Amino acid sequence: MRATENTRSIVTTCTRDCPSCCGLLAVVEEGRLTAIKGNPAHPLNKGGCCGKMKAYVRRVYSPERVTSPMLRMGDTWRAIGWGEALDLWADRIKAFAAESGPESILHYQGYGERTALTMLNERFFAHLGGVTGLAGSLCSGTAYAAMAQDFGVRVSHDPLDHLNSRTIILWGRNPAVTQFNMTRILAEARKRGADIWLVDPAATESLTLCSRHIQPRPGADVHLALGAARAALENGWVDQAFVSERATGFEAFRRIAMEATVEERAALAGVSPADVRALAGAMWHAKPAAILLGWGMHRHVDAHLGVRAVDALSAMTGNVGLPGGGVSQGFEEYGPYDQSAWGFDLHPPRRRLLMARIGREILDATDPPIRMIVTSAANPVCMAPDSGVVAEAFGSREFAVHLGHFLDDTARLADLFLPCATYLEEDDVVAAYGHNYLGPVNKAVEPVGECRPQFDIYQDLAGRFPFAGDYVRPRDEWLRALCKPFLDKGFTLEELRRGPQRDPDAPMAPWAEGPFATPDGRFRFLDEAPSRPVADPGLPLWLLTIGSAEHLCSELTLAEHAPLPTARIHPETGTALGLADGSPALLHNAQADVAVLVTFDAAQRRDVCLCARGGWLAAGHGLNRLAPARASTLGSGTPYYETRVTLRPLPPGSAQGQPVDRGPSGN
Ligand SMILES: Nc1nc2c(c(=O)[nH]1)N[C@H]1C(S)=C(S)[C@@H](COP(=O)(O)OP(=O)(O)OC[C@H]3O[C@@H](n4cnc5c(=O)[nH]c(N)nc54)[C@H](O)[C@@H]3O)O[C@H]1N2
Ligand SMILES: Nc1nc2c(c(=O)[nH]1)N[C@H]1C(S)=C(S)[C@@H](COP(=O)(O)OP(=O)(O)OC[C@H]3O[C@@H](n4cnc5c(=O)[nH]c(N)nc54)[C@H](O)[C@@H]3O)O[C@H]1N2
Ligand SMILES: [Mo]
Repeated sequence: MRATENTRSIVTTCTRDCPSCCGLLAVVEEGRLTAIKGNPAHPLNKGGCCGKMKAYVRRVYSPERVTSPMLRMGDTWRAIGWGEALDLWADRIKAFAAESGPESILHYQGYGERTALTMLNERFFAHLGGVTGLAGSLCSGTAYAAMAQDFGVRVSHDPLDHLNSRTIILWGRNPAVTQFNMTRILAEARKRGADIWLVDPAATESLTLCSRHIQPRPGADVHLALGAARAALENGWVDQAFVSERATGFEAFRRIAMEATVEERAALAGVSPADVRALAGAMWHAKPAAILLGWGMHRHVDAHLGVRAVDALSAMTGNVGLPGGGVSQGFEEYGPYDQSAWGFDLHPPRRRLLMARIGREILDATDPPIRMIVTSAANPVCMAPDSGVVAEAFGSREFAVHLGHFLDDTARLADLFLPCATYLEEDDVVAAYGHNYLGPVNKAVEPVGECRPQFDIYQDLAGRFPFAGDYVRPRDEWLRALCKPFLDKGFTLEELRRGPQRDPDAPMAPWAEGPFATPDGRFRFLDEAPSRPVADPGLPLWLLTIGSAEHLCSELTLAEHAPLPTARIHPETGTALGLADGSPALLHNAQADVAVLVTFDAAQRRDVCLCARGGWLAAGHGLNRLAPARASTLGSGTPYYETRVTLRPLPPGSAQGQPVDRGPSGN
């Protein structure tokens, strides 16, 4: 379309739950968003962006978007004004806090928007005296805790440092789907001669970026890494200087690695001994070797052992501290800000409920019981494990408030729906969990309908409370206060508005010199031997519910759902279970039954069933009905990928689009 005086391009940044956190240009014509493109000035995504981003224009203007506050009236909703909505909410907060104490309120802030200003949501509740909060993580946690044991703190290599690598190993990570900017970097690294490997039980889209695939049994990374360590030990591929001068515990690690042969480890990991030896060879002969840990492998109960064994393999082969080497995972998305803004020092420590078991934790909470839940940028009824119990918990409170965009599974159980602006309709700044840039969030268009930024909603709500004097301040004043640690490095807020800025203190390659952040300043080798896999519960398949290229977590609309979720399995597995390619089937375990459409894929392991995460219960998907609610051993992560299932044939036509077991949320 021809650019006119009324066509503008606004520099902004994606705030969605994705490590790429791309710099964007929002194209606005006659006051309406018409396109979203990558910002060519962003050094990582360099003018490109993912397909989901281009489609986001549709999401902003979707007819399914909720565009006015709504109050539940029995089985229906009534549109109400903001004044009435906030008065009602404030009254209920005051009543519950007075009657049962502030801990009778659960504040459940999700991962959908993690900007600077969203920190103030927590501060609002801090002013009430501190409410019930969350502990652990649905997303990561395990790798963070494991890497803290080895390095003292998790610090990743700058993504552009991977251009120095000769080998790059994508370990439980699927950037072709989950991180647009990494695909650009990997393509460039490959052009410069790097060899890229995938270590993943699933055959994913990222294979197109790679020259080699090691396909271990889910949860068995520790055996693969220990097998490679053993092969390295047998060949003398050990960086003696690092091991003796910068590390502690190598002897104990060596003994653990020597407990089983390469062949035994390969069998435990479900791979060939040749794969194990090749991995060791690459780590030594094709240095620097960068390991890029994803979020996938740590959704297992003992994932910390896998992560620590990978750290140890990298360290013993002399890759830690090397430009182009190291083990990288996430970045601190709240790192650039003044974290005292959360207001945790305004109140005594308060109860926290474990996210991995959130349904049961809410139902079992007493003294006081949870009477109100406030969810924002989250869809736990769909995304937390054991949906049946989560739905029961969220649907049975006295008052549930939801700040969001669409009538998803969690919103459907709310009493009050507060429609929020998208990041294209508000001003803010955002840091990434996949790189070192802070990016501007500049309003491109006015919010649709009566939607409002969360910042404005909480500012107005706080005006109804005695602490308004601290809380109610102009947006830029808050942004300057929140970003002070970053601005003190030599930036102005105006500069931040103009484009992405890299944290000048973030290392390109961490641990190149100096002490580690551990108590003795030395890298710590894995000191815990893994147990042998326990007998499985009789169900033949691991259910891996991974990121879909089509959508981000549960950011779908009802109309966008396929009638049934697709379940990808090896043809021999399908035949043995009496299934045909393209046939409907029931995914079954002791917890639930979910109807799916079977697709045969000979590239998958025989013991894996691959599905996309995020489909709603309301659309009959809701695969988290099958996931057990338990926490990982270390780091309070959520081991979704320990879910075991089988598949049972269904007569054709019997399950088209029909939720099989909708549980208490089926309204
Ligand atoms: N398009 C799209 N992009 C996304 C998301 C999305 O849903 N859609 N989600 C966003 C979010 S919330 C996150 S946290 C990131 C996640 O980003 P990634 O970690 O890259 O992606 P995941 O799909 O979560 O999992 C990565 C891989 O881990 C593998 N895996 C599972 N178990 C194991 C194991 O035991 N060992 C090994 N080695 N691998 C294993 C899975 O098969 C999967 O391919 O992506 C973000 N980006
Ligand atoms: N089976 C299975 N389940 C999983 C996973 C898995 O691998 N398998 N992965 C887990 C992972 S990695 C994660 S991170 C969690 C995610 O769990 P959640 O964070 O609970 O779920 P999301 O689907 O990301 O929901 C984010 C919501 O935020 C909304 N949102 C986006 N921007 C804004 C905004 O600006 N303001 C407001 N108010 N709302 C906004 C979106 O529309 C969306 O509804 O799910 C976990 N669940
Ligand atoms: Mo995540």
